Amino acid sequence: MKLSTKITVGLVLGIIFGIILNLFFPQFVPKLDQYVLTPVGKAFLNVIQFVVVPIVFTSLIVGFSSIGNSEKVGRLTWKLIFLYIMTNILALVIGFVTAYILKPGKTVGDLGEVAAQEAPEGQGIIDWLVSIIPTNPFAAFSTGNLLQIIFTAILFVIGIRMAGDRSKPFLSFIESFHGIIEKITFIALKFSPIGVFALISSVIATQGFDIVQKLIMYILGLIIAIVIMIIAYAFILSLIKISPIRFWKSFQPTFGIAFGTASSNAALPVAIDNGKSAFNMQEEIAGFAIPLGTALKRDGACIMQTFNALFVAQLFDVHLTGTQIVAIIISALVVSFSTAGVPGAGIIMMSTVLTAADLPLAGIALVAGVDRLTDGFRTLLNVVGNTANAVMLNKWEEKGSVDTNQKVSQ
Ligand code: DAS
Repeated sequence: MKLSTKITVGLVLGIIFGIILNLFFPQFVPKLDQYVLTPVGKAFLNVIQFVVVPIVFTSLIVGFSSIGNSEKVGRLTWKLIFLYIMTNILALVIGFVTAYILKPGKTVGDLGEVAAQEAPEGQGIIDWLVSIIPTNPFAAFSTGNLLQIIFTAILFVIGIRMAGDRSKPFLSFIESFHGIIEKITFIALKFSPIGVFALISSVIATQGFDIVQKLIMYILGLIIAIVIMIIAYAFILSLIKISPIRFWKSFQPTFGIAFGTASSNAALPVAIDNGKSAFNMQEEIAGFAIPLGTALKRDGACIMQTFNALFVAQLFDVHLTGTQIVAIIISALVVSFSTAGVPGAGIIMMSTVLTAADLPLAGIALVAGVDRLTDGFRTLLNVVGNTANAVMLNKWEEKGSVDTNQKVSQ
């Protein structure tokens, strides 16, 4: 059985098991979750995160070093940023319009005691840009700060190029290290069906369904906006003659892990492998665009932040001014670039958007209660957007010379 099928089976069985536990055996949930489901899920998350830092660093160095000239590196970067901005704007609009039409904030009913949320300190855009430059590369590696690791890898590539032949021993070490990490990734992925089973069944078994009923329109509305964006990507890919079906089949293991773990970082190693081996992307593009997208590209965060801001405004009967609408859009865009690829990152960043738009932070406490349910969908979209833009860049670079479909169908 293919890995993608095993992961899908793990997800489906996990959802069914979680619902059965929640509905019929709630008395067993706390102990089962504490001693089995959460430890197994955490162990899988740890082992898959283990390869993220080395695979990002070595993929970028191997990828960039195989690119003949820095003109191409610059070209790839600008093309990718252009694609990111275009698709981010689409995601922001979809999130905003869906919340405006469905008005989920008007369907909550009695708020009950919505605890005021202590807003975690938001980070300004200037601080965020400066923070991309690490003070110590080993600190970047130890904290798993993807943007700082990417910055470090780019500095190393420049150094390798300037050192010429003297860098050959280091480069061959990195290439063999990269090969070893790929093998470890393959071993880690063997545990993904059981890992996603444990994680998704834990989420569903422990989810309080009273708050789900209260927020059902919020949950469904956010999922609808996410699905609309995924369909928009299918449409965009077909416009440039890339089969959406083949795209989805090629990255299915990536999407299953993203949905099950709610962590785009955890999906990164398999995304690079799916890009190279299943979709036949150019090695340097897969090794460059996918790590960069994992650090920066979050359509799910764009949709979530605009949708949530409108939900809170509706919840508290705030009539949004033009300035507040602009503040929501811009802060949601900036937040999407700095949301971490781990479970629950989006809810932490929500305070930045609500503060920027002068909206009550109390709304965070409400959506936090169902955040883990929607996080799997947001993360799925984050990874769909990341890989779809990488595939678009690959096609753009190939300038249609080789029809990607033909290569995939061989
Ligand atoms: N879970 C985050 C990710 O991995 C997204 C989020 O929390 O919104 O991309």
